Amino acid sequence: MKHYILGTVAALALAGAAEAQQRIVIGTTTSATSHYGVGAEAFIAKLAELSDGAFVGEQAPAGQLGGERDLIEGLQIGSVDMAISSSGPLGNFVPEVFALDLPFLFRDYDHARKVLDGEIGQELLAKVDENNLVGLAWAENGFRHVTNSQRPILTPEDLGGIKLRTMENRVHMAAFTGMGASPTPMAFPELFGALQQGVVDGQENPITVITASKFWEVQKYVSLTGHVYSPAIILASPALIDGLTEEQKGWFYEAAKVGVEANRAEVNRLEAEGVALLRENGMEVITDIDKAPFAALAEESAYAVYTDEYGTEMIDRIKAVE
Ligand code: EAX
Repeated sequence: MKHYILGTVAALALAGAAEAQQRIVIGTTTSATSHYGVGAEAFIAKLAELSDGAFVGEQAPAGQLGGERDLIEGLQIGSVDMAISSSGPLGNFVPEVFALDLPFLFRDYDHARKVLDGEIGQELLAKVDENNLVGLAWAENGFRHVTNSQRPILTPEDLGGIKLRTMENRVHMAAFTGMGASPTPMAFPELFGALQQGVVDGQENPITVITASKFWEVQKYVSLTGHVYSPAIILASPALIDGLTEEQKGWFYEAAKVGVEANRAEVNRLEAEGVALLRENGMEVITDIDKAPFAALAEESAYAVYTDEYGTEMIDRIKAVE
């Protein structure tokens, strides 16, 4: 009898706690231990701390909820709570962010982080928020490099005839058409299989993603072209955020900042250690690349995709950030 009562009391207490708790699922396309996974875990821990356990987060990594376009659509309709996504498909929803996808625009990581943490980053987050999404913070994917199964890429001519998977992003596709490759847009969760089966010869991604996805199993060559900086963004569903009190909203923004710090620290680590890891796993890494001819072709073909609509003002402002 005593046991029964105690059991009931415990069960009621648990039920009460469960009721007060809100579960938040964060979708990503990369592995749970990737640079996004590390960011997501830091976010989850900080949110739990700030809310005294009222919000319990968990990851849905590795494309469990679909590709990044699916995640964004899910956020808009409220079937996905949160996501950490590259900017890849975001321009299809918020065309102003194509400004960040222009090839050879950011000089280095410091430049990109300064732009995203400053006025321009805030302005673009506000544009995101105008499109039935909530942009909590800019995070990071990294500078992208070309990998392929055919040959070392040293010049744009070497890209000739390479069937290259790109993100579903018009700016990137135009850049690769200009540089001489045959761009094939594809969602990330299909990519490993497509490389394995030879549906495409190559792809381009930062060292973070190449290592997290073990692309060495299906790609021989990586050329450190650094042709474009790939921002990421911590997104939430308006359905989630609109249901929160102001105090709770503040916790989400604060936790997102902590997530970004952890995510960038992991990008830094992989930038420092990743090339050795790629080599250890049998990839031929081409480090010494003259970027000028790639930049000339990419800029000529890709910038118009953005400037035809929005002009050059934002580009000039980004370049001017020191
Ligand atoms: O955001 O699609 C891509 O190549 C992205 O870089 C990847 O999903 C991580």
